[in-house]
Amino acid sequence: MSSRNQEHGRTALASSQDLSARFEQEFGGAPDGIWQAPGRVNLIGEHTDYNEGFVLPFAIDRTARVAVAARRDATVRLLSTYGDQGVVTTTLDALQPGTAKGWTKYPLGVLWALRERGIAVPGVDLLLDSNVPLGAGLSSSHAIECAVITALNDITGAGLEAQEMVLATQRAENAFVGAPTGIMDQSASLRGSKGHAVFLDCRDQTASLVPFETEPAGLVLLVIDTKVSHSHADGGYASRRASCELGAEVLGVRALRDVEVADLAEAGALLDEVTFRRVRHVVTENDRVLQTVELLGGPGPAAIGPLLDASHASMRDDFEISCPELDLAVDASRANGAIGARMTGGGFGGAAIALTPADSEQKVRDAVAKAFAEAGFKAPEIFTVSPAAGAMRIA
Ligand code: GAF
Repeated sequence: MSSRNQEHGRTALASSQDLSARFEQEFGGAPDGIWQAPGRVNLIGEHTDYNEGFVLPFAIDRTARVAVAARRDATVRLLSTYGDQGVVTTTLDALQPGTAKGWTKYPLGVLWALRERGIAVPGVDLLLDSNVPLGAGLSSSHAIECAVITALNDITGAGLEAQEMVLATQRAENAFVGAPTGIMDQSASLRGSKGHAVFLDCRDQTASLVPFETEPAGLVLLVIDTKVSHSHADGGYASRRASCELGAEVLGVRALRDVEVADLAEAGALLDEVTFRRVRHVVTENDRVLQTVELLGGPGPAAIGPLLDASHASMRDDFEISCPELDLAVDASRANGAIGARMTGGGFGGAAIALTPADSEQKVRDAVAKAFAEAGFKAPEIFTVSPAAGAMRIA
């Protein structure tokens, strides 16, 4: 865990015209098009995706954009508006897992994964812009991957369905980038829809849209980016995944999805203490996702606060993936009017969400900022989000 020194995510994205102009200036020709894909917030259902369980993320209005042109040769040239690496040049044949650096591993991973599927990918020139904060647990890497695969699907005419693009980007992330992540983030980015969360059954990979709008309920959903960086390629994520796999093996089930809350007492007698707590998080979290979906279909967002709180407590105490900054963000929000709050994403840093009455928004913002300053933590970035559209071509 480390503190982020640089803020790559910016609030404003370059317009399509500006991005095209920059592309022409850098690469000497116009792009074939511009595609975008959003980051995500996970409303609830953490570390359940790779246990074949349930998740409820939504796409946010923070987006990665790529201007792309197919080339006649196998050269790949990549540039980002972050301006941190200059133009990175490689070739399709040189793509090898574990070799790419910085943000370039995401587009290169997608090229590699498509080639592995037998899709005839051309060399490309690619310019990236993004306002999804990096390392904030809002899935900035998957936003890049999803924008790139949406572009390449169009450019190659491969005709991949959303589900196939989800699996190809997961393959890029797992095998090329080296992060053993599940399918939640890509699913939110590719399948997201304005005003809806994406309810995903990660066993059969079916998705349905669940209306989730805070404004009519007099609420806002605040994101509190703690500025504590995390990486899914670090050991914490993999070790939690390994504990879940061990738990499933000892309990004799295919995946923890198959364990019910009612089975937990019996499971406790079979598992060591730490593995039991990891299992208990996943089993109860799956149940909380189902309860959340039911409540959103009935009384609405104002009813889900206690489930968000319980989810955070479970991640803090049982799964042990929170950190002091996330706990403080959650506690200060709750103490100042939020009706529910939890860390979101893979953990060990990143962001928390706080479901807050609109008339308490400023109080919560001020209280969190003050609590961080008093604790000597870096100032958090706080902003509201609402469910936005998924990946698309914009020019
Ligand atoms: C990260 C991963 F990419 C997801 O697949 C998921 O496991 C999440 O952490 C935890 O819920 O975002």
